[in-house]
Amino acid sequence: MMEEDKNLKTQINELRIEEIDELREIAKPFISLMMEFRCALMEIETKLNVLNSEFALTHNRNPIQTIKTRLKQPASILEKISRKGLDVTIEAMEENLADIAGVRVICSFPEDIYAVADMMLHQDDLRMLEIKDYIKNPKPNGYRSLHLIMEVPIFLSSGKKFRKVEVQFRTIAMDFWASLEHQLRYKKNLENAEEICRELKECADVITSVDYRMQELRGKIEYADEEDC
Ligand code: 0O2
Repeated sequence: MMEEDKNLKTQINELRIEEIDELREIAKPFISLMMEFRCALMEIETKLNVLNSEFALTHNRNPIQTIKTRLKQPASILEKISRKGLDVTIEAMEENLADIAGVRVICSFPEDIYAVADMMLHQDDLRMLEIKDYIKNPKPNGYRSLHLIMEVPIFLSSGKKFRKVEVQFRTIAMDFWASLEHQLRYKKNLENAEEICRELKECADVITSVDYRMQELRGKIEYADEEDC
């Protein structure tokens, strides 16, 4: 049994009694659905590793610093399904949740994000469903990331199936910011919430300016290297 299968079982064991009741009817197909999403994550991770290796060979550096994959927890799936006012069915999950399988790609520089995303956009076995560019159009709170929502083919003994994956691209600095800001969502009755939000927005703007300055500096350093050759 794979480690992640054990995790899914543990997660299911940890569900509250009402959540178990909701999932009882669909337990087997649900576990099978999760297995398929996990396969889709493996496919995307491999594709990203291939692109990173090739880019490293041609450009002498890795555009991708880290790739993180995660399956949404059963409790979060149930929460999102009920928030959207949908019935707890496999079909509702397949059709309405784009982020059961999520990949986070952390790049050093903003232009690396677009370079890697563009290479993925050109892979003809992937079906691109939606692009949300929160780098060009940041959220009002300062959140910046590029999200690609795509369908990925997986090859099972019964044949080919497509599964949705949400790929989030960020710089190291944007990821640092988003991790802290994410914690804010789960804090209730925070005394100085307004002040914290304002400061977070300021930090997001500072981080963006640093990201682009660092990118410019890297360009100058690379140019100097070429001159030396
Ligand atoms: P978690 O816990 O990270 O999984 P949709 O998912 O399409 O129904 P939405 O909100 O329109 O709903 O999608 P959107 O804005 O593209 O957000 C999807 C994911 O992006 C979120 O998943 C977060 O991971 C991330 N994200 C979006 N906005 C923010 C933000 O303001 N701050 C941070 N830190 N992350 C953000 P989940 O399910 O909301 O959360």
